[in-house]
Amino acid sequence: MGLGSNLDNPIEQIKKALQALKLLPNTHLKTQSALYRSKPLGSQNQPDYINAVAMLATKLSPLVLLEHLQVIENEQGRVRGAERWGPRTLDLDMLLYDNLQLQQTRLILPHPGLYERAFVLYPLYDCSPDLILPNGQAVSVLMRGFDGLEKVSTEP
Ligand code: A4P
Ligand code: MG
Repeated sequence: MGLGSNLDNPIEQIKKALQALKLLPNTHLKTQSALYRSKPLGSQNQPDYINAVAMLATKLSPLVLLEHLQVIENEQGRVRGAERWGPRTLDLDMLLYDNLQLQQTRLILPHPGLYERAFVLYPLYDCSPDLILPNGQAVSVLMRGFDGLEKVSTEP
């Protein structure tokens, strides 16, 4: 699961979303990454993003899980604006679901940005350093193609 926020105290938004993921039915939060700060992809006229990745074990189907993620986004004040890649209080993206590959309107797996976003690959590596992606590439190799990311201190 990829978590992202750049509005209304992003660090707190991500922490709160991690707590919400822990409470999902038939789901267990296995690992969570550090939090990372990065420049926005898309319009630069918006605040920096905080991103993290969490790995879940779940009995929920992909589409049911997606519905739950959208409820959490809405509960944390997500407003869907017209602007693509515009600012948001919380974005929950399903990055992977086992090795499933799906091309549906509502759900594309793996997430199309997975292979080309440092703010996804670095935290994913935290969670699973040996992970091989469905296209056969290792996360550890793929991430070397990107500059490092700033880790955020989450101590109070
Ligand atoms: N959808 C399809 N596949 C998935 C999936 N694997 N996970 C559909 C989640 N949703 C998926 O999503 C639009 C629709 O995509 C959903 O209704 C769902 O059915 P959305 O969250 O409403 O829209 P969005 O997030 O604005 O669109 P998009 O294109 O998914 O944006 P991204 O890829 O999430 O990018 N810069 C930094 N530094 N860090 C960021 O986290 N995030 C974005 C948003 C832009 N720039 C960023 C960051
Ligand atoms: Mg999204």
